Amino acid sequence: MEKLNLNPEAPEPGRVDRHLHALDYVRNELGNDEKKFESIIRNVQTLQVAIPSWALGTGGTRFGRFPGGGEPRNLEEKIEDIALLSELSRATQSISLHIPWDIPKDTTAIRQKLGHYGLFIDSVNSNTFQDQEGQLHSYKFGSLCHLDNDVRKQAIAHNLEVIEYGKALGTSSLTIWLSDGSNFPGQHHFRKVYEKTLDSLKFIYQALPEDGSLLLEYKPYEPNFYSMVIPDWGTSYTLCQACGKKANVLVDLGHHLPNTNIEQIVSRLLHLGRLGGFHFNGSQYGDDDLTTGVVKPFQLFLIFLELVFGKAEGLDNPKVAYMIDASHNTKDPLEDLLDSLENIRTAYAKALLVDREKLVQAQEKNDVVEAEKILRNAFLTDVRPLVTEARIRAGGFWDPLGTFRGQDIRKKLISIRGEKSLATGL
Ligand code: LRH
Ligand code: MN
Repeated sequence: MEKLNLNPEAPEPGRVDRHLHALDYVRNELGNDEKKFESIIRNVQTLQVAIPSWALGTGGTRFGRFPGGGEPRNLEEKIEDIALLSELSRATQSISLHIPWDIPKDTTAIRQKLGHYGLFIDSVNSNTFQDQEGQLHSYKFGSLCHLDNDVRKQAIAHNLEVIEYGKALGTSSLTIWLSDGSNFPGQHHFRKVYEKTLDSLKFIYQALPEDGSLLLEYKPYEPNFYSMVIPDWGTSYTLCQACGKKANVLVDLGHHLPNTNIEQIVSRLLHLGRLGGFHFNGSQYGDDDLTTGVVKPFQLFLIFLELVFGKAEGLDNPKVAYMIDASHNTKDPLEDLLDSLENIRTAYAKALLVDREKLVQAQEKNDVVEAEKILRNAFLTDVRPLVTEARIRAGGFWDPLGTFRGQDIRKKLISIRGEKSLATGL
């Protein structure tokens, strides 16, 4: 099966003039600093965000799931959908895989298909938060933290298997999120389950390839609602430190208690040299997995500001992995992912606008009004022309969402895959 072909599209009449006019406005906002103008466009072009293989179908909640039809029925069709997103947006070239939701039947064929579309696997995710058919030991009471040796051994073996799939598919990055935790006081001995988890992680860490990386994700609650073994960045950080320098903290934006200052956590992890990567998504309350930047665009801007300043201060090791982790209950999955890619690049472009010198001067004078104004001006600047220019220069479409709808992509996918096709994943 081949990816659907997109018909090239010329911009509608007057679109180019409007675009050039809008670019002039931004150039003017930058005091006609051509060097800065061009560097922002180049940086936005290089920002590539991985697409989660588990978010190409319609997600659901325990209350219901409303599939929209034409969902990818296997890994091959998921790769085709991501190739479509890449062709439209030029903002993604890679896929995060989840095992066993996306076990490749023929790794060579999958690598060829990825190569054919210029895509690659950026990380493989293990899954010890669900019991698989025929599994010997249940993860009901945990996996890597389990007090029963056999359960831990089974969970460790699964992660080693996932590392092998990664190697066969060309990635040496393993992402671990543990649902391990407790629902009631007294259920867990907090230190014991931490120690068991650390022991297990060390086994897995030893199995990583020489150039391997372990991304350790934290989450304050769900599916356990009294305690999680890895509830916050600090716990993930101490476990990573104890494992070794290949282990770094994965920040899922939805994995924070309300009103958490996530940009400060990002700044701290950059400072400590342990920021491994992101799972981008949007949330109003908890792990809502909504479109990135749709609810709190200013927070996303502040997070990218920490990344831009960190880089400017030489804090760019380890290389940060940018990935989306979302679930689409009411939006078309591909339209939602296009929105997230656009919002992520928009937040990055606004952060690149900020005059760091001016801000540092205001900070050193404790001129809090001036400091805040510098950020507000950048955030309120319409950078969409820069994001469009970055996409067009890379051969992307003028209006990815408009093209997706205008060329009836979803209808065509439904005609090929059917109304009832369901993708594996959340
Ligand atoms: C857990 C999580 C984790 C994935 C899963 C799909 O909430 O964010 O990253 O494994 O979602
Ligand atoms: Mn996540």
